[in-house]
Amino acid sequence: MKMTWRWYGEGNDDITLDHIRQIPGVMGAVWSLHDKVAGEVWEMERIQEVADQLAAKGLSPAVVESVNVHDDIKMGLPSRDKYIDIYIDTIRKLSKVGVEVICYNFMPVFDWTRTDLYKETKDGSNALFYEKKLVEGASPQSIVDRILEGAGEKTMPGWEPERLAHLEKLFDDYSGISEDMLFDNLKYFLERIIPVCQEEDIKMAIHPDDPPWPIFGLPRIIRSRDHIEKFLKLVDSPYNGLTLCTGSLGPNLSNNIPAIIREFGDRIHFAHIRNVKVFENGDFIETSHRACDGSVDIVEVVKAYHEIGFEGYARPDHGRHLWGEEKNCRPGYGLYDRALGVMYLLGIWDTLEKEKNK
Ligand SMILES: [Mn+2]
Repeated sequence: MKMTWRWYGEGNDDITLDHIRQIPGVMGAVWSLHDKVAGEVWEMERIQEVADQLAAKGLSPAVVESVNVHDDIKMGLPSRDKYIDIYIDTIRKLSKVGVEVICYNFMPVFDWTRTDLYKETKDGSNALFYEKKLVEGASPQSIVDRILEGAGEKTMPGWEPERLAHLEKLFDDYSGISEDMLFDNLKYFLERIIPVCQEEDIKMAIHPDDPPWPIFGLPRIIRSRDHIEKFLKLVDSPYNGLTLCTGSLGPNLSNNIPAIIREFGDRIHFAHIRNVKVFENGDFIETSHRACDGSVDIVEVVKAYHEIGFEGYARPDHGRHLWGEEKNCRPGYGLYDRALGVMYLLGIWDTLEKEKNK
C-alpha cells in the first residue's frame, strides 16, 4: 500500500507540499488541474509544471484525481466523440510525466452530496454531514445553494458554480436517462479509452457514487457490490478498475466493504479510506478514521487490503476539521484529521506486516 495525500495545487490549497512531505509514510500527492472544466484540453506545460513541483519535494505524481468526464459523454450525445478525443489526449500527456492511475467518476449532475459542510460535533470539531430527510424533501437548487454558501471562496470539485448555474437544463437533459442507459454510455467511453490506457500503462479507477443511492431521481450506477461487478465486466481489463471509497459505499450498511475488497482486489488501483457514522434515520456524518468512531470497520478494511497484498495507492479521504482550522480549510480537507488518519492506517498496516514477518 502506497500512501498519498490529495493536494489542490499551488495557490489553491493552504496545505503545502512541505506540510505533506512531513507526514510519515506519504510518498505522493494526488493532484489535478483544478481550474479545468470537464472537456477542456490539458496543456503539456501545465502538466509538466505540477510534475516538477512535486519532484522538487520528492513526491510522486502517480495519481491524478480527477480528470472529469464531460456531461455529453455521460448523456451519450453525438458530441461525445469530440470530448473523448480530448480525454484520450490528456491520458497520453499524463503518462509522459509518470502518472499511473486516473481517478474519475460517472455521476450525473452532482458529485458528492452533503447538507452541512461544517456540522459541529460533540467534541467541538466539525465535519461533513448528510441529512437524508432534507435531501428527500428539498429541491436540487436549495442543496446547491447550501453547498456553495458553505464553501465560500473555496473551489470544490464537482460543485463548479459555472456548471451548476444551468441546473434546470442539466436536469432536463438527464431526465430520460435510466441506469441502463448510463451504463451503456459508460461502456462506450471505456471501450474507446481503455486500449489507450493499455498502451500508455495508465489505470482508470472509477470512484463510487456518494451517497450510494439515487438522489433527485438521477441514476447512480456505482454503489454496491453488484454494481461494481457489472461495471468491471463492461470492459474486462485490469486497466478498467476502481477507486474503492469506504466513505462513499459506507453510508449503505448493507455494503460489506472488506468482502468487496477481497472479491475485486486485483481491480482496485486506488483506495480512499475514511469512516462515516450512520444513524438510524439514515443520516450520516464523517468521523475520525478510528473504527470505533464510525460505522465502517476500518481495521477490517485495512486487514482485507493487507490480506490481498495490496500494492496500489491509498489516501486518507476526508477528515473532520480540528483545532480551529475550519476557518480556512476546504470542507473535508483539513490537515490535522487526515494526518491522524494516515498514522492510524499505517499503524494497522505496520502491525499486520510485522505479524506476517514473524
Ligand atoms: Mn472518496
